Amino acid sequence: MVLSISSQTEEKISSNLVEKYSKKTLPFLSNQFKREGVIKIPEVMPLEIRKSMKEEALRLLELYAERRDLKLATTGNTPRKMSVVTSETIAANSEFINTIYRSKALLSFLEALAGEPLLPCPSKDEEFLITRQEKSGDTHGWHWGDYRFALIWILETPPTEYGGMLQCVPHTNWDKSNPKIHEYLCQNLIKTYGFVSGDIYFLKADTTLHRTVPLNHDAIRIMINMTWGCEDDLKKQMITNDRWWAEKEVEAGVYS
Ligand SMILES: O=C(O)CCC(=O)C(=O)O
Ligand SMILES: [Fe+2]
Repeated sequence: MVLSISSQTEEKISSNLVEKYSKKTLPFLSNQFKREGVIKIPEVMPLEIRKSMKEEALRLLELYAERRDLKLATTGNTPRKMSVVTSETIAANSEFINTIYRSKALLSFLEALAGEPLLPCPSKDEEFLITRQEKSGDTHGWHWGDYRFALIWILETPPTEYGGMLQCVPHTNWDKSNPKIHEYLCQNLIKTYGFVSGDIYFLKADTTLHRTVPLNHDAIRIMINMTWGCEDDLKKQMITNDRWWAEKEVEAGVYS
């Protein structure tokens, strides 16, 4: 029998997971995810797929990158400074990324870590995001996610000395009309996670306040975000337009 590309990929993902993560370690990882709101799981994908993902992101960036430079009112005017490829552009132009996003083996592994089902992202414009930070000062400022789960692939990152690390404050909630980010920062410990190229992390994005540390040099940091929702997310209504990643100018954006 000739296997299709996606069933070959599925087989690679599934056998890699069996090889890399024993049943015994899963409860410890799941516990860490619950405690910290984030967990590094680079081995969730075989190296070959991580390399292909980087090539795919570079291809899409070359064709479709759009620059964003703004502050966002719904997160207390924190900055967004980077180039992006939007969700719908990725979905329409990458069979490879769609295949990985729909992998049953990947989803059931993430569900075991999360302790609840992962549902396809409720908004087509938040399913995927590719970002490229490139200039000194580039950052994805403090924020929460609209939907619960994000798998973030660090496809390329400069050395930690240049910035680009992730900072997190778990067990916090987003009130878009009064985000109180400085208050949360004063009242909680911030944990910082450095990366190497090829890392992958799983984030509980709706209750983990997070940002990337601004680059202090011109340097390249590229990631792809895959987002899923949970049962509760199906009831969410997005009222204000703060979808800065999807459109060049949005109502909640401050552009100067
Ligand atoms: O670039 C990162 O590591 C964080 C990305 C992020 O927070 C997001 O895409 O919402
Ligand atoms: Fe985020």
